[in-house]
Amino acid sequence: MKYDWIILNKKIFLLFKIIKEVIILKKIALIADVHGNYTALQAVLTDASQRKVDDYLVLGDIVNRGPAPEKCLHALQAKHPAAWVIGNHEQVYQSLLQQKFQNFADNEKAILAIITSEFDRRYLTHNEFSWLANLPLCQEVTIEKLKLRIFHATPTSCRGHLTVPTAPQANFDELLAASTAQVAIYGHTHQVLLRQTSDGRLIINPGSIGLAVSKQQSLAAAQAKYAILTIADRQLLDCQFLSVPYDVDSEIKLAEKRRVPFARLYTFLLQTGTFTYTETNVHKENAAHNYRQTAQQLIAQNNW
Ligand SMILES: [Mn+2]
Repeated sequence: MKYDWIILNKKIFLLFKIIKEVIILKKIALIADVHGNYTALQAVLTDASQRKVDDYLVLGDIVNRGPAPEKCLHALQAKHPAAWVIGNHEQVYQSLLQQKFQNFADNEKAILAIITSEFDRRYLTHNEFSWLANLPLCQEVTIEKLKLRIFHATPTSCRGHLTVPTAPQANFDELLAASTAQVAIYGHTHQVLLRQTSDGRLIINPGSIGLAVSKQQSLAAAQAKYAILTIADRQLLDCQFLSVPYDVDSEIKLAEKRRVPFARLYTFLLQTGTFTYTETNVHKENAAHNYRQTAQQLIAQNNW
């Protein structure tokens, strides 16, 4: 009799555990800064499904610089993410569609943006290009009663340096100042971050999937960074930061095959985890390939 009672208790406990895992716990993958690197994204999506992720939040910069923007877009659309916000690279598409690029001849980074966006446009349909260009800046989602605020750099702008890891505390407090969300989630810096606002709410950056960088090179080279949140009943039970290795050589081969512009900078970044798209490097590439003139022609044609 006593023995049966123990077995019954064990069964109830197991049943409770199963119900909790199946129904109440939600695992959410944070996807940021894929930058057209489908090899890295594929490795992450495989890892995430092996870890039984329930949903996805997409934090922007899914396209641009890597060779396969359309594959990245399609793979993520197929996951039907709970939220998807615009990054500064998608915002460049918006500026191109709205004919906002003028007097850019002295701006090396603007030339880079035009050239790489035109590369993307060859692989994306007009509708896809325009869909990416019109994503929202900020989204708030509630998952298992926990409210999350999602954006690329800040809730009001998807560019700039306000949220670099070494930024002052006031900048991070600002991210949730006008919100009742308990967690802020962003990308853009390509660097992993976990910190708090002054009133104890959490700020999370999962790092970059396609172009991971770090001042500690060994922490970023040939790795795709993402994170998984585990949420249950208003609580963030866990935030797991993950580094997934992927086949960098085959990604570089694809970049060469598709003749991705600035391939040299792309390759070196993937191999070393060092940020390569500096003003000086971009200037050299622009001059070597006569990209200023090409960019001017593309703006004049206005065929996005
Ligand atoms: Mn980015």
